[in-house]
Amino acid sequence: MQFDIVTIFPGMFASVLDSSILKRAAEKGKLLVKIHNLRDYAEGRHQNTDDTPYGGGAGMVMKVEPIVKCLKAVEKKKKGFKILLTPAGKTFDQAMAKKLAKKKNIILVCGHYEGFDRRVADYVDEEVSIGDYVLTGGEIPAMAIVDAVTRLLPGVLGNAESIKNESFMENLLDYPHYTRPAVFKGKKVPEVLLSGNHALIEAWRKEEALKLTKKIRPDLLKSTAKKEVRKLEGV
Ligand code: 6GU
Repeated sequence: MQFDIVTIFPGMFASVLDSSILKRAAEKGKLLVKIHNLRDYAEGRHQNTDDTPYGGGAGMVMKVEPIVKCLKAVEKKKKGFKILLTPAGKTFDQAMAKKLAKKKNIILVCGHYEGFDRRVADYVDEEVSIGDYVLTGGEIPAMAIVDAVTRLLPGVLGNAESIKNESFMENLLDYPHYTRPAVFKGKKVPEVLLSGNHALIEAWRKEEALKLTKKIRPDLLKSTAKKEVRKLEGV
């Protein structure tokens, strides 16, 4: 999988890419990330990538020409699925991560300031947000997407780690985990986990995952229920 990232802050990515599983994925040849400095594609003495908004108002707007020029240069080497990162985009989730993991090349354009010149949207395939809050730029969202997609690529995680995704845990929060000590300041690990009875343990985990989901994310159960109904209705 190759990611090309278009940004005005190319220095933000190194520590994330040079650590842990992303580093290992790159070493194994499963992940290649190329960073492109948008400023290199900007014209004029100041190489501005933003300008004041037509119609007035606060803040700056990212210009269309540098982004289009940069995308053209990137795609001259390798075409890719182009994503514009903006809080006004479609919300990224695990289902989107799975779809993106099937692509070979993804180009991420990081936004800044008050947003993009709307005409930029005509040059990308999708506009994506990572959630309903506003960040200072699209760099952290780009890293979140690289991370979420890379861990889904075959051979990136160990078998034991990846199996969990395929099990009954879809659309549920994870079940509670425990490790040594068996008792910490009087707090005991649930007895069933020490029983060695794997069927009982699996049933307990499923029930606890359901309880936690009901308590913390009831919306997940509702969307799962809706999906099940749609399946039954054949829609
Ligand atoms: Cl993609 N960009 C910015 N600036 N803020 C966000 C976001 C993206 N997704 C959530 N908040």
